[in-house]
Amino acid sequence: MSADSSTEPTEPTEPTGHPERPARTGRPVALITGGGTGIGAATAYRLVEDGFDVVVTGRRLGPLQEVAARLGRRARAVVMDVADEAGVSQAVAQLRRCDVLVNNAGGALGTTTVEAGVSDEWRTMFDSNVLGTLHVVRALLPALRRSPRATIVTVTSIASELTYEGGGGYTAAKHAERALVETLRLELNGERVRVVEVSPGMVHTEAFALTRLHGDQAGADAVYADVDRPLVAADVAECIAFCVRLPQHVNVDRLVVQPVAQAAPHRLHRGPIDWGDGDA
Ligand code: 8X3
Repeated sequence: MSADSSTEPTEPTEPTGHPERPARTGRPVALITGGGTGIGAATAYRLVEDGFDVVVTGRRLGPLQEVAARLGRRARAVVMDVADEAGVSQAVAQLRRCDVLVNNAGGALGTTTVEAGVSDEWRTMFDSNVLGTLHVVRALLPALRRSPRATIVTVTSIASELTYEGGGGYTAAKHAERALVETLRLELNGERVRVVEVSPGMVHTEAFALTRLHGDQAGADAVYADVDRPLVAADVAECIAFCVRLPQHVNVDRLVVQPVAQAAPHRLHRGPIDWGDGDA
């Protein structure tokens, strides 16, 4: 799954922070879209531990500020809707340096069949997951090319490869996002820029299922009901950090990660698992 901000209400907000700060510290800089919540926020925390300064972007200032406040001088919050091409260009123009880009913004909306598909939901998912990734990659490639650690990590989903009933719009968008990533890797062959896809299965975050189900909390709770240890955002952040910290000549093309309880989107064990460690 990917971040959960793209389908939430937008608030009128302004960028915060100090554009010059990352360049002044000399630390590498990672920009993380959908960085205010879920996987994006966890990735920000994790990459700071690994020595990065982070720029967290998203549509809502409040969550971004919370992440930035927790990270202090290591972080900067920038309001940016990845679906807004001009807004992305404007926000990125403030950056003097970017070593790692984590395309995490996106998400799912709706669970209808293809026959009952809601065009606006499909459009929103394509705007955030596919065009959003395009906008940010295009805007940041010049800065990334200047970095010896240039890395683009895109958080897709197991839905970038598999399909399931009721997931048509999301799986189509994630398949397209994956195609973008694979095309980009081919096109950048011969340059040092790494192009990585991280494809999580079930990740229990506050907003993913809730957004997909239009705020139906009981329905969202049911998604994870009786699943013994679904992934959490920090698990995916660890996978991202692993791909990033490998030597620059090592490109993890695609990392697929699911909880032990899940073997496929439709093959999910509900019930206890004997972990053998006494705290299952
Ligand atoms: C989230 C995983 O299985 O809901 O991207 O598509 S799934």
